[in-house]
Amino acid sequence: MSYTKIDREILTRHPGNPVLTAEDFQKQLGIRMRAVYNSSAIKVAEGKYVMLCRTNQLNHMTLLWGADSTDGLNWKLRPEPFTMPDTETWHRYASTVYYDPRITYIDGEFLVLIACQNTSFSRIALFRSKDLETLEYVNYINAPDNRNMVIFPEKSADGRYMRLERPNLGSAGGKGNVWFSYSPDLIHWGDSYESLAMTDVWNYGISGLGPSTVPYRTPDGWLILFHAIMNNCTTREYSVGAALLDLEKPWIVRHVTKHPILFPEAPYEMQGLVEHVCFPCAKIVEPDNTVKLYYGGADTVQCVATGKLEDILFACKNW
Ligand code: BMA
Repeated sequence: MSYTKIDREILTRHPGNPVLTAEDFQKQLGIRMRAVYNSSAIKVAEGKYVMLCRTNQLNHMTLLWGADSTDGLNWKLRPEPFTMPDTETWHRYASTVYYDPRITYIDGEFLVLIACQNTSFSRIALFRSKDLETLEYVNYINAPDNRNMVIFPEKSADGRYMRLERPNLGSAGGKGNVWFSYSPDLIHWGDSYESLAMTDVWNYGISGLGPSTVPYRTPDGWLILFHAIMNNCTTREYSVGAALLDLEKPWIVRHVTKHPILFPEAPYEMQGLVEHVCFPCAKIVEPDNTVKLYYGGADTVQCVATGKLEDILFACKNW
């Protein structure tokens, strides 16, 4: 029987992991927090990185907290969290928590997507920002029940925005496959196509998956990293896979890793508020093709893993 011989690590955990924890809030700001994880980071200029952190207060209500860095590894927390909207619709759909931000830079502005949860379902809220110092609330841009959305950093050849998202389907046990859509204005979305499916990733994503990091253009296709879920008797394991999408028709999966490129192994991924979780929300590709992957460990701490772009592409094609 043929099998894939896995003979290399694709990503290496940063030796300083976790790079941000609840204790950092205590040390830097004198504030008691429960957790910081599933945060997104983006490089805004040479030597200037911004992270939008998902934080849990002691009651597990969330705050979105900014942090700044000169190397993408060591983070200084800002003094205050972001001020969130005070509108009726924001409160109606973000009444329990808002979480798992994703940041896209396109056409001179940052687009920030945030999953918002009420007691029944989740939707994605869109914010725009010129500088990631303040966020301007636009609106929710999908119908429930839906989360895990990323917007491409380029428009299509005919000038439309492009996104991937993961509707939650009751028929798929509350999860579902990834879908692709176009939009002329970020508000109206359609011309949709089914993309990466749970069945594409064998056992490690058989219980669900979702697009997790903003697509990155390579000559071989749009590189996406996704989270993949596998339920078993005692755990629900979240790991990280990679795929290459067609450059012309970005819903078509050209290659996908049939094995995860990162899975929970370190103590800070195995133990925490939710055990056995590596949940990515962003990647940064540096000029030398080093990839920094930002992921949450066990829904408790913020971690970084690094690797080479060519190794991730190798895994897409060969694993
Ligand atoms: C998912 C999301 C993530 C979380 C993961 C593991 O459904 O809620 O934010 O990290 O579950 O609990």
